[in-house]
Amino acid sequence: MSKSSILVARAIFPEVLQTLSQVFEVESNQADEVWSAAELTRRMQGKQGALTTGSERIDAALLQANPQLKMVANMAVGFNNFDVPAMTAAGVLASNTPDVLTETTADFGFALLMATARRISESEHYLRAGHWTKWSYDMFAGAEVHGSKLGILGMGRIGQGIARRAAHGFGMEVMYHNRSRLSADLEAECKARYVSKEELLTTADHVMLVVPYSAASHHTIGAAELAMMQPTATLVNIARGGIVDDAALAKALAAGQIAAAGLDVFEGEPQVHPDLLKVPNVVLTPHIASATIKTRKAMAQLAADNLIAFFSNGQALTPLNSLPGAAA
Ligand code: 8YV
Repeated sequence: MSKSSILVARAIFPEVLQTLSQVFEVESNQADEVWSAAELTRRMQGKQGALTTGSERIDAALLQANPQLKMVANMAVGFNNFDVPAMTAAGVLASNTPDVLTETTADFGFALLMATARRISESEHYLRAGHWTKWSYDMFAGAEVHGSKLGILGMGRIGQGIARRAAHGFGMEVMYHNRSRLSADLEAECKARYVSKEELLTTADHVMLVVPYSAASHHTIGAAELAMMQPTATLVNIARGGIVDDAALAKALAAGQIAAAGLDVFEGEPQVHPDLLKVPNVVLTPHIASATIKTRKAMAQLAADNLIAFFSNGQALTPLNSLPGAAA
């Protein structure tokens, strides 16, 4: 039987590419070129499958131009780059990479919270710039983390991982808001109390965003929500760009409406709102919450395994949609 053809749209670990090459005819992008939508659509020609990252958009136009496409495996847990209803309508299976990045991403959320509350980036820039000539009692005094109130918006697997770290490791009082409430057992395990979004925003010392992006969650945090937060509060976004109105956040930070923010994701990334670059009280990282070699390998491997499973038996390991009578 002839091999199916797949496109690996971004550079990935050579050993994962090697595994895929044993099963498929592979066109890869190991040079990691940034392709336009038109170029991605063109490269998809003749491919039955594809491995993408969060940067490649699979939408109705690409699907229409590629009726031969059967499956796309995203190397990310978030899948707002996929138009899943359009994929289902076109008979294209979609998969993502849940679980393998949960703890690593929760670690990073906590690291960003610590860096933000304790002003680590801001003070390092000060030191590197040669401004440190003497110690003073209130120099870079930040916000307490241990024993403080953490509000988590979005209580999926990563949110729960952050709650466990906060409650068990740092004795924090954890509140959360989510579309659906956790079971009593999970709430007890995470030591997390379900509250309204309003209570969370008005009372938390630190707000952590872990909600998936969709049209409904666009600008979950905008000017109105920032105005509800305490002037001493911090905000951390490890979810997706677009969950926060970055322009409104830059204004709130400059005005001292909230104390500080930590951002790993941005509207229109890799572009960053220029006003965010001007304010000192924000820690900025380039979408690296899942970036450890072990986790990124596990993500790439799971995306590859999804393709292999689908093309060998018609079933992906971690599918996002189901197709009537699907078989490769
Ligand atoms: C990815 C992420 O690294 O999994 C996700 O949803 O945001 C990150 O872990 C990024 O999306 C690249 O695919």
